[in-house]
Amino acid sequence: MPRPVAVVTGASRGIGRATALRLSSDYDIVAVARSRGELDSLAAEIAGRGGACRSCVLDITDPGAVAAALADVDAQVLVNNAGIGYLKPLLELTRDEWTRMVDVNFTALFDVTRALLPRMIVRQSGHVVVIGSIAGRSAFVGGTCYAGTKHAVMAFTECLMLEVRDAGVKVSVVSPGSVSTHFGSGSSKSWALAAEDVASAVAQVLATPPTVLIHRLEVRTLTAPKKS
Ligand code: NJP
Repeated sequence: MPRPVAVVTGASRGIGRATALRLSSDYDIVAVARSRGELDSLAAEIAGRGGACRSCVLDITDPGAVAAALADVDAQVLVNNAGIGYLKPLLELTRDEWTRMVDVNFTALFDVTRALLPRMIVRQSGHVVVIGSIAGRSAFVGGTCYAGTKHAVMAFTECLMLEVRDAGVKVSVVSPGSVSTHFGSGSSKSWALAAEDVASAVAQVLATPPTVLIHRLEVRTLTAPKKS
């Protein structure tokens, strides 16, 4: 019997890569990002573990490319993970940085989710997980746009959940605190969560019984950054 398919955006590194690896024991993976080399290395690692992963080289801010690339994909799971952060005060933020954050973190949810949701509804089964952030319910200096997009993600996920739950489709948001990845400045955060910790939370959200939904999950580390 064919295995169910999980599409993971932003799978070339960080949380998305760890999530693709984690889910590859139960799902065939469609790994989405712009970096072919990193996607192919992920696919090779998953194949080495006995799984299956297809590289899908795609800029999720290109609506036509998203529709074409995902047209034939029948996904049981979609992990909307790709995200970017230019974390700086409003007066230092360029218009281009603002627009790129809105396009990747929020507007791409429209295109990627709409490409895959119809088949979930027809099948009366599926699960859309979005990687949010603690910044989706709080404020910090340098977060005018980034936190704004993540607040929008919280609204998107709750509204979508209410729209599609009667069609048997689950919608969840997993909101991490700081995670040690290339995100933002890419500076080392040894005290932070590992990408694998967030991947594990995604796997737990997916593993609930058919009648149970974890809609919001916040994941934090127990260690805090040292105040300088
Ligand atoms: O970031 P990073 P994370 N089209 O930079 C992809 C949230 N979060 O794993 O295209 C397609 O290592 C990019 O691929 P590429 C955060 O908001 C994080 O930490 O090849 N893909 C790469 O695979 C985000 O939603 C922290 O460059 C595009 C991936 O996105 C999620 O976690 C804390 C793309 C980014 O990998 C993953 O972030 C928190 C495009 N146009 C929430 N643009 C944290 N790290 O501290 C980017 O609360 N990508």
